Amino acid sequence: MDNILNSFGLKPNNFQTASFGSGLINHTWKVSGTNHQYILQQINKNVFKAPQDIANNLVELENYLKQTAPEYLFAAPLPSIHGKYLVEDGGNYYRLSPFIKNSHTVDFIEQSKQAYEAAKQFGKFTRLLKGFDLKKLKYTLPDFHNLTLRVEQFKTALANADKERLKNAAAEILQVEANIDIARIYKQLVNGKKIPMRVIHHDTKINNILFDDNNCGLCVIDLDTVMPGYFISDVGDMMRTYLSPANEEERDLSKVQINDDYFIAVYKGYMEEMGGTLTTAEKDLFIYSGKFMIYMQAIRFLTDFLNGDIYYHTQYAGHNLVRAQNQLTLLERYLQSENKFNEYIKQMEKAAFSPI
Ligand code: ADP
Ligand code: GN1
Ligand code: MG
Repeated sequence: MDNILNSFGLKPNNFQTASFGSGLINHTWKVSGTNHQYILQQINKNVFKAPQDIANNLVELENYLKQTAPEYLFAAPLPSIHGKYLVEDGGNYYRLSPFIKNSHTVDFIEQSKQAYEAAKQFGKFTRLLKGFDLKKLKYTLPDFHNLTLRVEQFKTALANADKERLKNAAAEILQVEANIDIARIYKQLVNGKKIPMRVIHHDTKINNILFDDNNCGLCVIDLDTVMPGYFISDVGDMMRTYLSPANEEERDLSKVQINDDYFIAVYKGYMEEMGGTLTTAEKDLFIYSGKFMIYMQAIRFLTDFLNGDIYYHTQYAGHNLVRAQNQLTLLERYLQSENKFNEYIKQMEKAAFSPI
């Protein structure tokens, strides 16, 4: 650790380092000194095969935003003493970012305001980058939200899984198969080129937003997966992580419930930023986006369980299976709420257009 801190110009004796946050992919530490605090991250090299691509993307985005939206708080990493954004140590890559002052993250939603603020932040991010040249972005995780491929990976895992795991996951496997229509719609959408590519965050879960002490959104973080993509990825992951007061870690599935106020908050927050930009075809997919992401995440957790827990950090045996059950429960509740959601959107649109 000392080598790494030195590379960023920090004297190890002046700082304390402690594990931080609840991300499932990278390792994160808070580095605290008397006057300055930082976030240090080790990039998960099993997931991100070309960490330099992430660093390059962030430089491009930062340069663009500095010119077009200088006030915007972009949580970019700091250069090392050699001017590099990634430092290599023992075969791993590390980066350092300023710890945003007076910020905190939440792992689940406790009030509509958090859902509204988070949706607004992610909407603002894509809106501000509307004019950014997509060709400048590298695909840090190719096919990351390609649902067709995720289904293929699930099938491969099914074919290779050990008997015990297959038996334990039998009910969940059936549930995934029963909802395959969600993947069929995705295929049509992509083949028909129905919606445009935009600068998409691809990981809009609630603990990737920094809040201030009043629960106002400060900025988006966890920028590793910023790539060209479809808006359904971002709105969908908001539905997945902002609608239920219980998150994907909850083992008591009766707590996985949809709070309608949180749905309304997501719609308002995102549309206030992106309403003037989204095409009609995109707007028509607003509710589908939730099905798309919840279903994909259920498949990803279940696939990882069948593969022997090789992708996500896990804390106990069967953790990924519980997460998959949780997401499938959420999916079921989401499908039951679809008509209501449609009604809410109609009402909100009507209210927006009616003269005062
Ligand atoms: P992961 O990819 O593992 O989810 P994140 O980039 O989301 O990693 O970081 C993990 C956690 O560290 C976040 O949820 C947040 O609590 C905290 N964090 C990350 N970057 C910052 C920052 N610049 N300022 C304050 N906290 C941060
Ligand atoms: C991972 O890095 P983190 O914890 O924010 C994952 C997301 C999943 C999420 C599920 C690169 O996000 O795609 O939705 O876990 N990130 C990657 O909690 O796979
Ligand atoms: Mg994160």
